[in-house]
Amino acid sequence: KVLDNASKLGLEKYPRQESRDILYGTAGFRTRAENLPHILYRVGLLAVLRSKSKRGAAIGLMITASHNPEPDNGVKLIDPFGEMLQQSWEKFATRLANASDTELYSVLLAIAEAESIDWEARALICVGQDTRPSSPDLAQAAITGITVMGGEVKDYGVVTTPMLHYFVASINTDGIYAEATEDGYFKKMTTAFKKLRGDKPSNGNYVPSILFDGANGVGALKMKVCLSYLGDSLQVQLYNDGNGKLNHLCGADYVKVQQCAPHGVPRITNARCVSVDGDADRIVYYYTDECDKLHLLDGDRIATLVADYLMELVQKSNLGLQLGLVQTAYANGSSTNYISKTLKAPVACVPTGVKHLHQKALEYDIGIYFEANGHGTVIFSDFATKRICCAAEEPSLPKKQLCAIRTLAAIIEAINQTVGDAISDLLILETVLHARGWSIQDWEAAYTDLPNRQLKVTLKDRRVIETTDAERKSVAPPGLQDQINLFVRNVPNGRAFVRPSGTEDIVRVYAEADTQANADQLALQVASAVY
Ligand code: NG1
Ligand code: ZN
Repeated sequence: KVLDNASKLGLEKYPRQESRDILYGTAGFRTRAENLPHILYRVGLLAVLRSKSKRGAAIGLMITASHNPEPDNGVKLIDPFGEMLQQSWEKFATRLANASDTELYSVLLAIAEAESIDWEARALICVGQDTRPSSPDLAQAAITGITVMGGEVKDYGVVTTPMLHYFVASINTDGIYAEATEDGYFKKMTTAFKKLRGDKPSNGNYVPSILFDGANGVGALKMKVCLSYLGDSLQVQLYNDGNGKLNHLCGADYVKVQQCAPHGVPRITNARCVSVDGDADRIVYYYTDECDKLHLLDGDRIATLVADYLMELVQKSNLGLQLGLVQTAYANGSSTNYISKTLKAPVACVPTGVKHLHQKALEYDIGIYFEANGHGTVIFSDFATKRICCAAEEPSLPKKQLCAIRTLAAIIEAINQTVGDAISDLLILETVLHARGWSIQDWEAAYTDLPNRQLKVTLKDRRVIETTDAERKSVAPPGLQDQINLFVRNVPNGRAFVRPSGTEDIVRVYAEADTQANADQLALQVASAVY
């Protein structure tokens, strides 16, 4: 009966508009906003089934297209512990989204049967949206879908993606997360941050002041809220705070991919600046030098800075914890080298997409994962969390050891372990720089990045490109990898790969080499081999 109502209402209010099929990819469904209303309605239906299949655990439904242009939008589901939707359900999502209006009923029924859905179970869906003009109507479509299926809605309105992940995890678990409200979230993070900072905001070359590029999105809004909790502990000048166009010539993706400073932020020589993306799950640091040259400190830099600091704490705390890092093929070769040769820490490479990084990071007591684009976090296993939190209550331990353990305990409170979180990451990074007494230039001095270039290539069907070895080698079309090998061999420190994007209808090319000119040329050569 419920399914019947749901399919009738769908036909009536949210009939399928697009004839082209859409895929639930690494970031859920993402396309032009005008093609999405029926998708949102259907994802609302699916969310209820997912929640019921998890015996009523809260499920998240986030409406965003992250760093993509303002006319785009998207939706993804969040599983009970704040993680990305389980892979087997991605297939259900794709099937449901692409069903014709008349097939809707039978596809819903098939999913419900395959998962032995208990219709008596309750369903709770937490809904969040970014600041795109199309988001409110899409949220309404999702809420209509949830409601017609008998699900309960908790509408969080405009939130960052990582906030919604946090709220979902917090509702479903007891323990490390704060109350599932904006106040709970900010209070917990900033209290830990202030504890870590102590009463002296300055230290050595570190000055407690940053310029913040909010990409004209929700990150700017929420940073403003965060500031009211931070008090004097950190000065943040907000730019691109919502008056301009979302992600246009600004934000973390623009700075990383275009390798230039965002518009709308004053050029203050050597000042520490950050850029977040449109839904505030990514962050990169940068500064411009005396010659107006941009120095980018991306996700790889963030991972190495945090790893260096945490490794020292792990050693001093003497709890026998294992720390490891996870990267993707986009990690700069210099960073991988630095991790294995200088830090001597284990480092794994996995395919693009946070779910892969997160899963791998779960294998360590303390797993640090960052994509080069600035999306990442630190996760502590249950074992590590228990050891740290118990030991932090042992006043008889030597002072230095106890201090390291308590610092780790505060980091657990300050970090959003569910997913990359620009604001939480910012607080952790500012903590590390403060503890080290470092300027952004001191941070940069750890190693020198290899010059690199990213390009997009449009193909009729991007799926003709198939890869292996964590996307670092192509296996189809035949001959492509041999050609890439030839080009790579011709440049010192050359490395290049190509892979189909999981979020856009394009193929991405990446190249790095000893000089920018060589990296640019290598990228062009590889791009031409793809056509
Ligand atoms: P695709 O489009 O699959 O390259 C992009 C990012 C990913 C990840 C997802 C989700 C790059 C090269 N790729 O994926 O790292 O963040 O978007 O937003 O930055
Ligand atoms: Zn994002």
